[in-house]
Amino acid sequence: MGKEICIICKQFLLEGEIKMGKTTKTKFQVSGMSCNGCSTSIGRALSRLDGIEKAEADFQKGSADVSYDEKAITKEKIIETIENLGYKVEGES
Ligand SMILES: [Cu+2]
Repeated sequence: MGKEICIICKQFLLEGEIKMGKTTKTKFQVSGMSCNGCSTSIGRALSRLDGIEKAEADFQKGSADVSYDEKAITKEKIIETIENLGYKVEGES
């Protein structure tokens, strides 16, 4: 009796937690994009990284919407990747 779960279930739950993580959504303000090619390259570069679920940049809005797993990738890594392409991350919301 009680809330105790068996060792097998426990392992299963833990594994699921680790693998699925939690999705974080951040909108980055990106300056320097001047055409659709710019937003496409940001989206592609980010999508290639581990831990990124979805990445879409919009040059007209000057933003990049990124869904990622905080356990697999840091926000710093995302910013670094965008800036390595030659754009500047001005902030986030
Ligand atoms: Cu461009």
